[in-house]
Amino acid sequence: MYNIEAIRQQFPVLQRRVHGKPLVYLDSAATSQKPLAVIEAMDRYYREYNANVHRGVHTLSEEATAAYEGARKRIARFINARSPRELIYTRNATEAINLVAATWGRTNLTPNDAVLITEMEHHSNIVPWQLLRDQIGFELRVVPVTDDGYLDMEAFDRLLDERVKLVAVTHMSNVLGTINPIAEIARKAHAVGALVLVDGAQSVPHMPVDVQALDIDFLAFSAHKMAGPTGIGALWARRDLLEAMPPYMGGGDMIALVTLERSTWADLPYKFEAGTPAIAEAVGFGAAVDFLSALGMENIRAHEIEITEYALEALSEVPGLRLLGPRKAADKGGVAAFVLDGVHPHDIASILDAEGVAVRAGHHCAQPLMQRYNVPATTRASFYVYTTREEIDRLVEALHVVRKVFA
Ligand code: 7TS
Repeated sequence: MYNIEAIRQQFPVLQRRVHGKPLVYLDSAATSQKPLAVIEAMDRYYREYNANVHRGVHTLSEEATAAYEGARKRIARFINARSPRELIYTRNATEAINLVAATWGRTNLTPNDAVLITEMEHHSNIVPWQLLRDQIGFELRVVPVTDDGYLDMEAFDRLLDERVKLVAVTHMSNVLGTINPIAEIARKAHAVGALVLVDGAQSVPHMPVDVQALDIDFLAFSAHKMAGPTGIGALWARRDLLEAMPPYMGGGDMIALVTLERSTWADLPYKFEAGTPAIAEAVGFGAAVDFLSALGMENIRAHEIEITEYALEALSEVPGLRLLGPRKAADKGGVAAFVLDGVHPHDIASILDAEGVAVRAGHHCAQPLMQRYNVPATTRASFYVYTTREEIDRLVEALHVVRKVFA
């Protein structure tokens, strides 16, 4: 049984009021709220066993190392990695993608190659490839999206040939919500010898993601969108790829032996983790994964489909409102981006805030997508484990206030 009230009790911030009204937090795609289990796990680390990891033989350092590595094991299991060695801690999904571009990309791509991205990528899966393209001179190809917000798979088939060495694609769009057919994309990419990098920043928090079942090569995600803290994320990659990739940053913890002439690298995953890591954040990340696992990712997905269906239905009845992206809740994550005739998204968001409703307005770090749909910006409501139908009703009521103000 999915007990939404019991779940909401776990999130202290959901009890607060904004402008005198109970908070309706509909901005989880930007960052999710954090449950007590995560807040308390991080607090306990600082109160009881704060120490640096992998260094001291003293008790606190051993406890900190055990917690840091224990979290890695649970996060690796959460995405069904073959081994925790394949799980590299990064600052966030953005850093995970940049790591792949700077290490795998820089050593493997040549001017004769192509990298295939899509029109629905977040800037973090566009700009690193443009930067690398400008250094190496490979071709950057883009799969277009259809008018109703799906990847154009016929165009994908046309654009995918033997020159493509990497397909870098989001699993779930942060604006349209579209869930892309990753297993099919991976099968086709591998058939021409290309690798597949999946931006899982939006999918890993909201649905079961199994790197072996999808048969992908790289997966990037962030803890802060999945009930965990900011400042930590992960790159998962196939072990043989990680073994062959050069290090990203140099420094302490990532070496085996250093002389003043040269150095050799530590085993995985430490080769990619230079310097003192985000230890409290790793502890919080592990607690977040435990929290989500206890709820069950299938249950979370089912809850979000139900809420999204309810929201799409309710929003489509608001006069002058136009939704972007798929209209079938089962095809998308818990996201509803829309424009309202004659009202700028920032004005909408300001009035909603005065009503206690938190949404995001802007380009959502997906400017090419705004250009594609010929809108300067959109307003986006996004949902998570704690979102209720009553909150969707509050959103719709607040939108009627907006319409009155601008009538
Ligand atoms: N990829 C996708 C699909 C995203 O939605 C985001 C963040 C990122 C990558 C980058 O994640 P980060 O943790 O490295 O910043 N998306 C959003 C958003 O939609 N609103 O704020 C951040």
